Amino acid sequence: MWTSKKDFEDIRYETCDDGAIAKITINRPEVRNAFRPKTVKELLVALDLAHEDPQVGVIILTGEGDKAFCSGGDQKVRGHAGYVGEDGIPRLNILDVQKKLRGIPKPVVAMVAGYAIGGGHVLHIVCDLTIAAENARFGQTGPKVGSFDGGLGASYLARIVGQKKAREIWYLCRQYDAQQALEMGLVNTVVPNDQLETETLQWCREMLAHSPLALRCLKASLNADCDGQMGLLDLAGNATLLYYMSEEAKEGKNAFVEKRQPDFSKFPRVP
Ligand code: 1HA
Repeated sequence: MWTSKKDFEDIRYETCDDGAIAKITINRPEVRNAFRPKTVKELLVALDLAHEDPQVGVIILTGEGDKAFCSGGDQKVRGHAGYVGEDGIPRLNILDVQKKLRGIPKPVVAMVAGYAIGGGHVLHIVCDLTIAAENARFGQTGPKVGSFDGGLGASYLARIVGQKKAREIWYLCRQYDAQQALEMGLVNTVVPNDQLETETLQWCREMLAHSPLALRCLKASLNADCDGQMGLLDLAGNATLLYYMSEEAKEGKNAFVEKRQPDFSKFPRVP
């Protein structure tokens, strides 16, 4: 059912439904799908592919196997100032993936079996929706392993579960099962493990039946509430996109190209 669209080392990038659904799978099950700099670079390439491909309407982010969605940064390659890749340079480049997941103008669904922990937990937080298997377990570990994500991992988490719960999650570093996650609004639904992909695809197909521009504008609108001027940038970008498609905007461009004065008189000033 899935067709591989590009070969990677640490991830898989596949599509189904005639290319309408893209699935990005972190493929490092031996370390509970922890990410290293190479994984992150590949995730950015795959997200760009899904972004640029006009066939793709919805993106699934998941982890290989049923033990983990993602266990965060690979602690075995953590160096002095971040996670160290083949070039020897320490990086915290997963933050670029967080930005991309949030900014990409298509819904992203986290499909979570097993652990979504630490930086892996933040990845599901920034996805638009989360479908959890019954064995999913959620939590932050930062204060235990000498890290913290004070960006979206803190502030956006608090928007989802509230300030008290977000502080509990970060200060105590407990793990929460799928049912507890559902109760605190951290996930959208919980399904038996063997139905995880079927249910996720069902949610994707329901979204694919709807207006892509409406979904795109809604994502930008919901982001803008939290994202300040960068959120307004995306929201306003969509307004410009829609305006470019109008006869009124085309009159301005055509007049310039034809070296004449624009005539906007035929366009109504609607109340
Ligand atoms: O906070 C940030 C950032 C903040 C700002 C900017 C950028 C950031 C980037 C990253 C992060 C972080 O992600 S910090 C948090 C890092 N992650 C963790 O602290 C989770 C560590 N792992 C665990 O707590 C557990 O492994 C587990 C709950 C996910 C699974 O437990 P389980 O099922 O008992 O398996 P376990 O035996 O622990 O692990 C299986 C194998 O996977 C082990 O390897 P082995 O001993 O067989 O050689 C284990 O070492 C490895 N593994 C698991 N997680 C990681 C890992 N290896 C490296 N890094 C991991 N994160």
